[in-house]
Amino acid sequence: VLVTWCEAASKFPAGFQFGSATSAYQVEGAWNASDKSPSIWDVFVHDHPSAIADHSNGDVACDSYHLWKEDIALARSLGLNFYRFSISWPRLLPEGFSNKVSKDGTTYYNNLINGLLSVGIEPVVTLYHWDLPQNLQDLGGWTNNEIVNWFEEYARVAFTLFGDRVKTWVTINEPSNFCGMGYDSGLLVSRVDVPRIGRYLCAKNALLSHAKAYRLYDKEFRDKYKGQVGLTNQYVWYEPKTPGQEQNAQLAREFGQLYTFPIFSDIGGWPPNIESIIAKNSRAANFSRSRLPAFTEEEINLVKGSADFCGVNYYSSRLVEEANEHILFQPGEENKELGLGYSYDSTWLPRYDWLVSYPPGIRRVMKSMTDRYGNIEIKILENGFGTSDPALNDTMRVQYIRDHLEQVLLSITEDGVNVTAYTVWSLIDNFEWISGYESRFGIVHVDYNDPKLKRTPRASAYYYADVIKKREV
Ligand code: GBH
Repeated sequence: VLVTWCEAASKFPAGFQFGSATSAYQVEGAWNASDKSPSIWDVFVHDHPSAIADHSNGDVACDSYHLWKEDIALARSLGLNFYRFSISWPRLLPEGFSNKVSKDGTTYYNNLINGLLSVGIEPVVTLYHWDLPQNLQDLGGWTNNEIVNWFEEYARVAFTLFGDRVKTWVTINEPSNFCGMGYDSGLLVSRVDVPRIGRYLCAKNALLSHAKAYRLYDKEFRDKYKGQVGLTNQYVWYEPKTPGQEQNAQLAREFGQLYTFPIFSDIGGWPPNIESIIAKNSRAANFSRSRLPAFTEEEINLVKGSADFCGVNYYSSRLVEEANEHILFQPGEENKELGLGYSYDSTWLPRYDWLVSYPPGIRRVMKSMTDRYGNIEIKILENGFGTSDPALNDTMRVQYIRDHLEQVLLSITEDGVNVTAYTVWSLIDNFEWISGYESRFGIVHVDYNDPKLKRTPRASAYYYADVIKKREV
């Protein structure tokens, strides 16, 4: 009996899904094919090549726009249950608005979706993975609250065209990152640099846009298509640096719930203590109102409950202590708003740049949200390891994935967390934003010197395929 129980506990439950992911700008290339219009990333990398580590861009990337059959073949050879990719908004809607739907854009995504389904792989589709049509950015992008309507219309087109076959929709990828780095620090596109204002306008509009798309699906598509709609965010787990810093770690985690609490809490709206801290900081700086725009009662109710699952992108953890000038500075408003400093433990390995491996963090993130919001369905939509080492024998990546899968299994067996999916970022090496092609996340290697951009599975791909087959770590 004991043996059976141990075996059962080391296996992922039936129904648990394994996948891998990419995003449009990072892999597609074909930046100006057919009637596609430029996204903010196209414009950014062309205007500021030196902002990218290797001065590269996504003009060609992995050329998945043409090589999608190869990507599907790879996904199939690994036995993936699902493949998460994103739609390029300006490829589908060249004018940004729903007035004009691209025929070639539609064909491309139909090919990809149908190709995946024909080999038994479920498409998991993200609507927004950071490549906004430039013309919408010219109108203020995510800081203009009209984007709520623009996004709803875009979602309507996507649901209408692909909803019969796509059953899992991710509205928005990591608003914490593109709002923070895009509209606040000027580090990522849109290069908007309005510290401590832009990110919060974006935050509210991103939540409202997500919620509008969710309600639209509910109203017009759910009955016939019976799919799921959610949002995914990056969660960093914060541990106190010393026992005395528990409260500060708690505060950092709470800031990380900015996009989660409004959707999953009973009361809705911004996390109350974060809302009051930002209000207080705003008053202290002589603003007449909080830099964090308030929700109306109607908006609170629109957002509250607007997700069928909670998407979790988890990579790394940090140690937290009260800020002082000697503390390692992590980009992010958290520091300035909360007065906290971040570091990591030297034993957290493997480590590459910002990505420090702390596997228990993924379990704690999920447990803390389950404790707080109840038995919500969690899908891990990104987890993976990047390094500049292109080697095929990627032992560090194997270790990273194994260590994290182990914790995911413990979340299920020990914590009773309702986690139903795990996704490796990424299926193939790709354009890693400001790190260009220097930082490789693929379980499959891409040879950028080969005009055919040859894809070769790494040791981690074989390892992951084996996990999927045996359904155990
Ligand atoms: C995710 O972002 C993204 O969804 C995905 O597109 C990306 O390829 C993947 O993870 C790997 O990064 O200024 O030091 O923070 C995760 C968060 C945001 C972390 C951008 C790295 C830039 C470097 N990433 N950030 S830093």
